[in-house]
Amino acid sequence: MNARRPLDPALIEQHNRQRLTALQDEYDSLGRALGRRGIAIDALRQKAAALQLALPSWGVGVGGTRFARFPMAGEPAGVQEKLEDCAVVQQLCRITPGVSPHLPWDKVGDPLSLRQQAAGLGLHFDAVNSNTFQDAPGQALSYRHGSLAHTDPAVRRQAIEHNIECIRIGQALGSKAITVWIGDGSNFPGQQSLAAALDRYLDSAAQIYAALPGDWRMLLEHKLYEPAFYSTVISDWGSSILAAQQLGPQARCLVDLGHHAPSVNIEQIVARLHRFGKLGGFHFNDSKYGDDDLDSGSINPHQLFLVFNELVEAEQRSPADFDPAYMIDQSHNITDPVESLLSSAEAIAGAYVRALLVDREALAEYQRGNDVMMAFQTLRLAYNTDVAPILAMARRDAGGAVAPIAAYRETGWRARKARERRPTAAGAGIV
Ligand code: PSV
Ligand code: MN
Repeated sequence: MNARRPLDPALIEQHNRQRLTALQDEYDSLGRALGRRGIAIDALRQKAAALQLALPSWGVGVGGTRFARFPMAGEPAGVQEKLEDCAVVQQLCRITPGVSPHLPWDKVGDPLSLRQQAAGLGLHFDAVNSNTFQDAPGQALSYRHGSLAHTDPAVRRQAIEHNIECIRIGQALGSKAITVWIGDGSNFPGQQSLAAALDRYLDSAAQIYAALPGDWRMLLEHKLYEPAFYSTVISDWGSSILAAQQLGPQARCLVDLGHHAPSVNIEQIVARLHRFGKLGGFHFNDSKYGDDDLDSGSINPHQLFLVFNELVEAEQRSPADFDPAYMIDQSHNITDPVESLLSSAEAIAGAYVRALLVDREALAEYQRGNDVMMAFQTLRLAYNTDVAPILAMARRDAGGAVAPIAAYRETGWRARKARERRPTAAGAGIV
């Protein structure tokens, strides 16, 4: 289907024309420098173009904290408008064709017509996210004291059915995975049996797993704390992998970069999960203190690079079982979400391409010989290389913008939408 792009392609072409001479010069210069290191720049350009990230439907709306949300004129209100903004991001950066819906935040209505709308915009649906960490309006039983791990079998059944319903809607949308993150846990020592809560979770999760179509994945997302502050049922990658192993081959672990204790070595977790065939995917974001949901690469770009360094190594080691799902999971509270997503996509792609630059043979040799400094310098050299011209060329080849945020501003998209879209409510809440 020919996609009906939301932005005028002539504007993007004009934007690119003004920048092409400088970009070509920078690209050629980088190409010569990489050539001296035995690296073919055009191969990197192709790999950069092939990267695919999913956008969170909720990420194009303006987020908030538990204190407040400050709405922005022209922000999208419902899922149809959210798809439009996702299509804007995709049109400019060309590596975000997937949209991950969150149910029931997204009022899907007729899934087939929503799927058609997405396809018409050049998008497809990625993993569906269930939500049993809040009560939906009109819901029979409350999740105040948990959902899949609740002590009451009736609440557990309701949560299981919601997840199964998400799978059904996801099938109609063309998704191939469900991501399950629960808020279940406790705020006080003694509040719940840590062992029994996990048993209840495992039993509920097995019932969801049993409803999975054969070609689907169930992605288990762990999180250390919040909304529960003393214990969380699926708190860490250990609980996650044990649950995924017990559930079966279609269950995998999803790593949200903000869901770990400060200073945890996330790249090592990535390597471990892959080693045991359980690396399911990522929620990319960045953080300084906790689950801050800040823009990818804005706080710790080096960690992002180290995560991709493990991913590139994992793919080379065993390409057959390497296909993690990449998604951005951020809350844009004070920026235009489209700009934050463009900036994040660039940071993620940049970390990936830098990781591709690592001379793996040299690194293995230094590691074998215990040459600590040269092993480190091998990573350093890759990390210190500015790969921006490669990303810009890859985007331009695909019809995207050389400088996506500048191009976005030139189109005047948000000001136009501020005139067309109805205002959203203030409220508060994490997303
Ligand atoms: C929880 O903090 C989380 O990371 C899960 O992925 C949720 O579905 C998402 O955030 C919603 O914002
Ligand atoms: Mn997440």
